[in-house]
Amino acid sequence: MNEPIEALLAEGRTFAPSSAFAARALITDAEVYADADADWEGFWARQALALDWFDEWHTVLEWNLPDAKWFVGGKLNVSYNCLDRHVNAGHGGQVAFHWEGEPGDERVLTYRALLDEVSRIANALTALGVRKGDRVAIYMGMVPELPAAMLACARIGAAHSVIFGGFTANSLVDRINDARAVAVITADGAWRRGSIVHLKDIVDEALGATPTVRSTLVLRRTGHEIAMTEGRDHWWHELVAAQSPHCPPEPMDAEDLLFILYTSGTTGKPKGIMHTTGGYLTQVAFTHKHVFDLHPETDVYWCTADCGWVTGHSYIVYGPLANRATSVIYEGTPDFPDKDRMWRTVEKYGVTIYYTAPTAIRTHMKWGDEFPERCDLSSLRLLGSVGEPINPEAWVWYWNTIGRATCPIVDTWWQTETGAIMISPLPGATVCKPGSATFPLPGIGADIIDDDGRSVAVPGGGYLALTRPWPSMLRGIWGDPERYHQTYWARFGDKYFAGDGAKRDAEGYFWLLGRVDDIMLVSGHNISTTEVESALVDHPAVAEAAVVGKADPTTGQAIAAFVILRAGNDPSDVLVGELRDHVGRLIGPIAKPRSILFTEDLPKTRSGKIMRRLLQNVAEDAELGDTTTLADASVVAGIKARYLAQPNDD
Ligand code: 6R9
Repeated sequence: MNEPIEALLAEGRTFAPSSAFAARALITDAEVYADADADWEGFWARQALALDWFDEWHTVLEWNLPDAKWFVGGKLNVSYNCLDRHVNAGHGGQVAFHWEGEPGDERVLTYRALLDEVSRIANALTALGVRKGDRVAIYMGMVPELPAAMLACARIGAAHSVIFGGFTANSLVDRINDARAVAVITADGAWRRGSIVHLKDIVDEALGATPTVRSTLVLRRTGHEIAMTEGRDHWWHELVAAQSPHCPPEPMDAEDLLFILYTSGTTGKPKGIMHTTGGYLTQVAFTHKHVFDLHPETDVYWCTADCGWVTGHSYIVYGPLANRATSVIYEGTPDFPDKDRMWRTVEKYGVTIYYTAPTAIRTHMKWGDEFPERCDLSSLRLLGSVGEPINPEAWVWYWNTIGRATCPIVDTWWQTETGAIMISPLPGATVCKPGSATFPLPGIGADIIDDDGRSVAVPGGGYLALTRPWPSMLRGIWGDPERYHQTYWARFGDKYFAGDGAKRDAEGYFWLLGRVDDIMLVSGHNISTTEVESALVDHPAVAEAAVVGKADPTTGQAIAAFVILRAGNDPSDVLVGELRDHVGRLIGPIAKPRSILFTEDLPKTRSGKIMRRLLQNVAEDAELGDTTTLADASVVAGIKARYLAQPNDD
């Protein structure tokens, strides 16, 4: 059934939605773009009406650049929109979450059960003295109590700050103190690749340096022995279980703070990105419904992110629940107990919509086709990608091996700061090209501009900018309005600078080229790391690649490549030559990497983004600098040792 890879990767090859997909799709008519453009504020106001408001807004948008207020005067509660209204409409018995623990334990939470649990947690927080406007830190593994804790905060009007369960005590201290959090919700531990992550011990270490925290709420998950501090620490199974399952939702102003989420970035102090209530929920609900073409009666949706990242906030918790989705949540790693865990889980729950990251897709490519081929993936009807540019080779592998050439792929570009998806196909209406996120969604204004902020003619490349406010935009950086202005609005005055490079092809498709800090300058040519990496991964032996520009006295920068091979291929000098020629053929001789190092692993942040800065330091034999945001700090030391042991190729 599947076409050969070469045909799928052929220049100019496009992928239109199949007639079977389009026949059921929520949006099939591209007119929606023009309709939205004609009156984009009116368009968003119509989307906001899909939510339940206690009081309707009087003004759709107040825009005093860079400060936006959406749905001014409106009152609503996010947890009410995600839970009560579905239960009240008779859907209390529908499954909200199929949860799968890493050791193999399972739980099913219906909307009714989730509402009861959220209400109890909300009452427990109130009993601990948490009040509307307070901040609560959440530091847990991927258990259903994590989304429930987020919703409980939203129910009483406290803002949450979810801190990824892989961060250290130091990172916790910084984030808790910056937000002045009054309570921490955590667990004894979390399961990860068969071992326990000792969450509570890490919290104990952090709380010595966090004067604002008065209490903790501790879930028993792993069941090992932990220390509990009298008066400060409270067991979930005692305090939450004792509460009433009724808790009236607090009516919140549309612009009240819903959460703070810290983005690590590659340098500098983490930024506390602020999101508010009405605009955020409007856009996450709209995008979740239409980008994933959600049919709540029949779909089983699975976003494999962690709730510690914005993808988990918007597309595990708020978007899906606002739309009454039935979702899968999985606690652990994709290779436990074996490398088919994700596909077994798709088969087990009949997952229809699967949303993951390119780094995960490339990891599955590297492991080989035997793992997905063991499993029945025929329930899948739509695939999604987020987090990085997806190179065409990975796109085509996803299409063929996971989607069996029948599932549209939505490549969704957005950021912690944008809150919700901004550039993406609409799967029933958009003709896709592998590697392109296609077009800005209806209502969104995006452009590609040059150094002077002028729109770049099509086809052409430059900086990605957002040209209009959007409902789920960040409302600033917690405690640092000046940094907010400087980081996003100072460079081009009236446009939001996303920090990404992008180009548009002759048909106006957007191609994301990675962070602009990742553009290399080789002999006066701008070459994006994404393009060279994509050319390397296009070679059948390559699973994943990272390239950096290394300072070079003659060419300005020289390209250093780090390559992970697919199972069954061995490093050799012949292969190095082949890969260099391959890149030369696809992009041009100027883009041939000067050096290629084969490696087993790449330094990545915990959300899976390659830290090119560290590889650049390796290539330039410089100090490595801050490695605290790395998922596995030993990786970079290993690469450095091997890089320095290479024969000198200059
Ligand atoms: C949602 C998320 C944001 C940065 C963003 C860009 C990169 C995300 C992408 C993509 C190309 C996509 N990015 N999605 N690049 N195509 N579909 O990842 O948020 O962690 O804040 O990262 O990720 O560089 O600027 P966040």
